[in-house]
Amino acid sequence: MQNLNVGLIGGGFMGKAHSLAYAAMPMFFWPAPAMPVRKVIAEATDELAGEAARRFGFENSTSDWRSIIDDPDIHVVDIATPNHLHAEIAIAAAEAGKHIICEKPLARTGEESKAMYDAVKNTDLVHMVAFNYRRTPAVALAKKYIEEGAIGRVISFRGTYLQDWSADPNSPLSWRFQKSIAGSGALGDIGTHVIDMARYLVGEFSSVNSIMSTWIPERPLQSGGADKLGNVSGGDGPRGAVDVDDEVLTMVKFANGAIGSIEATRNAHGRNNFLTFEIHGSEGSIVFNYERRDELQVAFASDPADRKGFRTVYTGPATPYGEGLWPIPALGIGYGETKIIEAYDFFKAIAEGGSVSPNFADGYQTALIDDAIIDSAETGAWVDVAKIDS
Ligand code: NAI
Ligand code: SOE
Repeated sequence: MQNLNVGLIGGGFMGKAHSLAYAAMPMFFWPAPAMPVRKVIAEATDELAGEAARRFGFENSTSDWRSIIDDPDIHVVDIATPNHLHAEIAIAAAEAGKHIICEKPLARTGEESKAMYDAVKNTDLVHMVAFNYRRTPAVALAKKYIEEGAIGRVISFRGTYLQDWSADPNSPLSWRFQKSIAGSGALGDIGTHVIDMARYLVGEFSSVNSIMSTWIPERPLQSGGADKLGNVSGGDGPRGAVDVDDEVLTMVKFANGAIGSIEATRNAHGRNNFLTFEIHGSEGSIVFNYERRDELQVAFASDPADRKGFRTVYTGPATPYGEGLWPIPALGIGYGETKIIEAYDFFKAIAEGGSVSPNFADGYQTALIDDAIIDSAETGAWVDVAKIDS
């Protein structure tokens, strides 16, 4: 079992989640495909980096992420910074021959995502974009049912990602509300998770027709720092313009003939991490709600008439990733487990010399879908989704 040295860049919310996953992955999946070694963590300043190293169990710290790229002892570069840094770091890491896991969205635009994909596509490097929700065991179970034909031909997909952390107009103008850093708003931040689910479970998008709105056009200024996700007030000081979307709705035509809809907002009072989908097939239906992530609701057309209706399957040892997780169904899958499973699949691909998905090709295709949604929202027309040149 090889040790693989990780250089993690960004010690905020995702720095915490990825550090937890590296520590815990071998505890869950044993024998582990490889042992992640928390070698060095980069943050914006020396002080933040030192604190992050102590907190998250890294041997070393730096305020210069380029020193991680230049370090021949680093095998894996993990990008957990705000979105504007993803492309520059990933391209440098690929040129230095490092395996890369990059947080979602892959980058701010399709063009930036293409540059990242071009940097890895003719290499043997393992590259992954961290759409972790498809690794919720119940979502992997939905995929299994669909592949086995349990619900027949998929005809429709309804997906939502509704949160309320940005509904307060006094929550600050963090990096997530700035196009120059984030690329887009609810679309890139959470809509992409639903797009990833839809591509995973249904297939490629053919065209979209979309609406986007910005409900809170200005917010109290915040200079730098981690995004506190609505958990602090920006106060009464000067305000700056929000130049990204707060909400996006889109209709979808899939290449295989299925149809669907996707909604994303961070301004839905009462919704927390309401990431859901309902899929209808010719022989049954599947429903998932991340807020009840141990459960998958399924209904089958073949059930006797007096037993028809949704039943609840709880994920556990008999369902995907059950060999590494908790030994009794419904003991509880958490956000951390999705990241632990993600780390397991990523390190397995490196150890076995294979590949993993979603990878940079998936991240780039998702970015092209985002571009088409933005284009459609501006013109009001149906827009064909460009296909990546693989
Ligand atoms: P955050 O705001 O909590 O943390 C970002 C950290 O990056 C901050 O601590 C900041 O100081 C640091 N940073 C900024 N510039 C840096 C530099 N030059 N060098 C090193 N560190 C630097 O942001 P969060 O929520 O952790 O988001 C990071 C990325 O992860 C984003 O791309 C976001 O979209 C994605 N994300 C993904 C989630 C998922 O479920 N897969 C959940 C949350 C975020
Ligand atoms: C904020 O909307 C956020 O942290 C997103 O950035 C993540 O991708 C999502 O998983 C949780 O919410």
